[in-house]
Amino acid sequence: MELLTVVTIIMILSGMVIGVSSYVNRKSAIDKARTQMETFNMKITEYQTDAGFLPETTERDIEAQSGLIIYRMLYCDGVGADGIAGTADDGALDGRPDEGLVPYWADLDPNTNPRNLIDKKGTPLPVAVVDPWGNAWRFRNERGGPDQENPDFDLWSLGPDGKNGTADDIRNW
Ligand SMILES: [Ca+2]
Ligand SMILES: [Ca+2]
Ligand SMILES: [Ca+2]
Repeated sequence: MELLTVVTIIMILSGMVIGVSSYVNRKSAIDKARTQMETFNMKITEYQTDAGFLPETTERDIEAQSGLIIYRMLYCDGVGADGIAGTADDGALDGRPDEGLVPYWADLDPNTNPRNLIDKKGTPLPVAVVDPWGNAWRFRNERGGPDQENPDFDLWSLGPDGKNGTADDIRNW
């Protein structure tokens, strides 16, 4: 009987340890996502100042393209000599900044990927910038359309649940 009590207590305690460590992991991932968001926010604003505008997105782009749009802007890959994504001179998306350009955030280097910000999804080329849960960061610029929250751009992570539009989303508004 005593042994059973001891075993029960050990089980309860180890359960608590697991609970606490998963709470700590979750909290540290959320903190990391917030820091990433602040950095992206700042770098996208720098890009906007230099380029004079930001890429526009449609509702469909947001899910399928956001992570790549952010990568192209901030790593200057596939934007051409003018440094602006979506113009006629756009260069090759090849995992390297286009000719003569200095990336806004060097940590987005898809070849070394020092902060695990890049997902290649099994391809040789970068596909998306991702949050700590591996989901693409979302970017919205609909020129002040009804879904847009900020006057310039919206940026958000789907948060720990990986679902869009839920309470745990990490947003710049
Ligand atoms: Ca261009
Ligand atoms: Ca390039
Ligand atoms: Ca969510």
